[in-house]
Amino acid sequence: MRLSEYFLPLLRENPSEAQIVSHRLMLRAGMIRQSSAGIYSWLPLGLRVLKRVEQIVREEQDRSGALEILMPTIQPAELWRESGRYDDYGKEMLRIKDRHDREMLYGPTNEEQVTDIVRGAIKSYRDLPKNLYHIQWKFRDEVRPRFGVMRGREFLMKDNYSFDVDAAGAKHSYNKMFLAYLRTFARMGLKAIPMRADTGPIGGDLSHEFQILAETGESEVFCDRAWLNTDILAEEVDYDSDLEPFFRHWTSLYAATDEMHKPDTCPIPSEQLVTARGIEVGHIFYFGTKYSVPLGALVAGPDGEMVPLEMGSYGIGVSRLVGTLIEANHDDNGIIWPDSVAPFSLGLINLRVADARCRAAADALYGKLRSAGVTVLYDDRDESPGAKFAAMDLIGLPDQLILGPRGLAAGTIEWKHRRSGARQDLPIDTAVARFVA
Ligand code: 5CA
Repeated sequence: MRLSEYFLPLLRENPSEAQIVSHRLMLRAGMIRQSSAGIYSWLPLGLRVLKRVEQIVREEQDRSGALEILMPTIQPAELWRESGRYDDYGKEMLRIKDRHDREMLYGPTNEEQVTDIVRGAIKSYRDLPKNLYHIQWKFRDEVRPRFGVMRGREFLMKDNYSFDVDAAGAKHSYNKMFLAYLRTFARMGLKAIPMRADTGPIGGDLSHEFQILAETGESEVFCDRAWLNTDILAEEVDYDSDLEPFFRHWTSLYAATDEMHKPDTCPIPSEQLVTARGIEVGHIFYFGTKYSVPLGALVAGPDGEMVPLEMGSYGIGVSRLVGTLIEANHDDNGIIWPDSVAPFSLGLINLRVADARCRAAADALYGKLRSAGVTVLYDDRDESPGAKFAAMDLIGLPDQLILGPRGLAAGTIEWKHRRSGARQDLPIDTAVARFVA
């Protein structure tokens, strides 16, 4: 992409409304623009990151055997009356009426909607287990939307729902998602600690939140000091094997959210306990028959008797992850994207657009990189070198190639690694090979 043709409205000054670094940098780097409180438009650069995050989430869901669907954002109130949540959900739910005066709502989550789909379609235990997911916008009329996409009113969530014939099957489905979540966050270079959590308005009695430790986190969390030195790897595990040992291993170290942590009964000594702030990027729930009973979602079990479906639901804050990734990856000059989610893998800067030889060489390099499949953002604008360096550092692409008249005369181009700041002159002809490899 040529920057001269791109839409990247950078801000020079720090926007005064942004209180945390990710919000500031997303606005300054032209990733998002606010529409109204807690509601944002995603501009080209931000949308590329959102799509990459979404794709990692999707790949790990698919790997676990979950099936992608797409449910609507607008749901009928009747369904929520069946579960009893229409009244329980309170002011967070955006309620609307259509032209026939029928009550509708903008979905804050989809337990009722998905149970309605499954109750009409699955009649026998032979068609189970099933795990359905979608990646869809949600609306929650939060009392205090803040921190940009971190606590929005409209936000993108991956939510899925598992259906099993009995509790043992449902626990296996829960364990699968537990594993898929560890893999998902690890692929983004994030250390998400699974913590015992409260179930809130979703309900149920087994629940974990996946928390990224960060000073700007909204939740107070408690965990064993040993977590600080524990790497969570994207382990390869067979999803069809017994996942209980794996689950026990990753829940053996103490970790709990504010609502679940009780100082009097905490199993570890106080010197071993860390109190920190966390960003909740995912939350999984096992709630058994909480929705299947009131909605009448029954299947014939092995002995022919009708039994209510055993269910769990599992959420990942896809748009919140974009902010979280910036909280975890930035410096004074701007964002530093991990390779796995970077909007482009490489920034190419032509320092002297007015120089015909520089332009020809930079154009040629851009063409070669593109045809080799490298995603490149090419700064071909007529701007000062200082402005170009600052812009490239701000948007945080992992690598930069900087071409100027001096290097060109020597047949070299400067490579800069954004994260380490390392710089090196490379022969122009080997530069392409390096990024294709
Ligand atoms: N139905 C369940 C699981 S699918 C559910 O809704 N869980 S949740 O309420 O915990 O939300 C799932 C994830 O969405 C959270 O872990 C968080 O990462 C994200 N999320 C929740 N509220 C917001 C919000 N206001 N802004 C941005 N992300 C949010």
